[in-house]
Amino acid sequence: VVIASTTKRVIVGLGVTGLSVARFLKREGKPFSVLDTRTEPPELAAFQNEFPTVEVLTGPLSQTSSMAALLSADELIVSPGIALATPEIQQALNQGAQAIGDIELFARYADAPIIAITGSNGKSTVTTLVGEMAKNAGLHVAVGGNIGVPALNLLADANTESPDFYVLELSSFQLETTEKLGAKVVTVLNISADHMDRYSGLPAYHAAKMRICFGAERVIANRDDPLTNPPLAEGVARYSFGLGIPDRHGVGLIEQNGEPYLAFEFTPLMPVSEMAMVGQHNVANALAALALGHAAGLDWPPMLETLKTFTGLRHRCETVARVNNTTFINDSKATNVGAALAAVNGLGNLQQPNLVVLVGGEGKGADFLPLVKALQCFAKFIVVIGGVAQPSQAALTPAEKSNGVLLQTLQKVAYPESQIAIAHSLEQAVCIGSEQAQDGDIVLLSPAAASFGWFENFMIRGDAFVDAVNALVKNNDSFS
Ligand code: UMA
Ligand code: ADP
Repeated sequence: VVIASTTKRVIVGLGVTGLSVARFLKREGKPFSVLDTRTEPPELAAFQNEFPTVEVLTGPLSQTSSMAALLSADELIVSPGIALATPEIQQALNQGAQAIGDIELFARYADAPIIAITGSNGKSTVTTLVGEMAKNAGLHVAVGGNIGVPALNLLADANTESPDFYVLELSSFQLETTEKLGAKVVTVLNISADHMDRYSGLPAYHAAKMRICFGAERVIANRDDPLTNPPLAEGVARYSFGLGIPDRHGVGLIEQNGEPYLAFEFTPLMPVSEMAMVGQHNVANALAALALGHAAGLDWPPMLETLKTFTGLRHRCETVARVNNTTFINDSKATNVGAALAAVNGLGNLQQPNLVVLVGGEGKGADFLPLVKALQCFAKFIVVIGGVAQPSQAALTPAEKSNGVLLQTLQKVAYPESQIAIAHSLEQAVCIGSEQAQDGDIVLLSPAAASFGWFENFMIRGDAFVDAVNALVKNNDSFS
């Protein structure tokens, strides 16, 4: 007797995640329907091409057809961009539906050990590093998650071989809808406020991040950030990383021959100066990757070789050009205060302010005060990007609102108004930045905010910065 599956599944969201879920369910022979609040979800065309007979309900969830689908569902597979707190989703949950996400589905079906990485900053850098280290060790790894490739797309099918490891970058949004990841090795790299427009506060965001530890075999904490240290069940092995002297099962820094070395317990491994990445935050990232690799069973030599050649990812403190002895740095991926703070503290000169900082955009409800205090020490000039509303304007965009808060915070610490400019485009911001910079200064794009408003994503914003700098270089060449 064949019992037909009667579970009613609804995929909520048709971005890359929603499409990956649809393909996965199809492979598993499980029927589903699809909703998206956008009138033209990004993967609609690709979906319709592959699933011509499946209807996609687009537009507000409150409309009758979408609401009916939600209220009759047994399982909602919710994309990370949609908050579980959305009233229509809450209504469905109250009617008895279960909400899960793509990572929960992935965890149920993954056929190789998972190394999982979350945290407020450094996730993509550490995820990529661990992937490269494992490849250097001769292993077959599949890298994905929040870094761009939906995790379900990594699962082996009949035609592909299972990898030795899955390496996943996970966001707090993805972890919210994950019941039990059951990874071999996990870490929360650091915790600082981000996405405060979606959480009631830091405790709720922190709790979401900590879900990465559910079912984990080995957990790595950051000794420099107590919020990364979870309470663990007996039998879960604990490792650590941090910029101080290592402890048992820990990696850290040891002084040897007058210079700092990356080290494991009491053993120096390699001078920090041999790393290809620069910046103290990247030393922390390198240590985290070493700890993850070690806990996963990798040998030190291939991991250390990787650190000698890996120069870092694009849009993260990336040096673009030097013009008239001014250095232009693209840190467009600094989409929160913690990331921008790391760049400003790392590149600022304590003796004399040396930074012209391009900052602003959609701040996601952040408190800018910690960054503004650092800017007071290190920034000789600030260019606000992303839009500031005119007094006559009635409806403000999120970026305009957020930049208003940023300006107020600068006012609060009495940052001189004569050292602030408001740019109307990124090109103009780069020109102002270059005019304000003097010999040896740095023009730094580190927005502390998401790009929305002016740009579709941080990569397009970073590319626009690079283009504007290159135009400046060209102009400069034609005059010299
Ligand atoms: N959206 C709607 N209505 C919907 C569904 C989504 O308006 O019905 C909006 C969301 O609010 C969001 C956007 O559409 O602004 C994208 O949401 P999505 O859930 O469809 O996202 P995907 O395109 O599937 O991409 C997601 C991750 N995006 C988010 O979490 C917002 C990608 O991370 C990730 O690479 C991808 O899955 C694969 O796993 C991006 C990201 O910005 C890079 N992540 C945040 C971050 O890093 O800070 C968490
Ligand atoms: P994520 O994937 O968590 O956003 P990335 O590696 O893409 O992390 O880096 C994002 C931003 O955070 C960049 O601006 C980068 O310079 C900064 N950053 C990277 N690592 C750290 C760290 N360990 N602490 C603070 N900021 C960091």
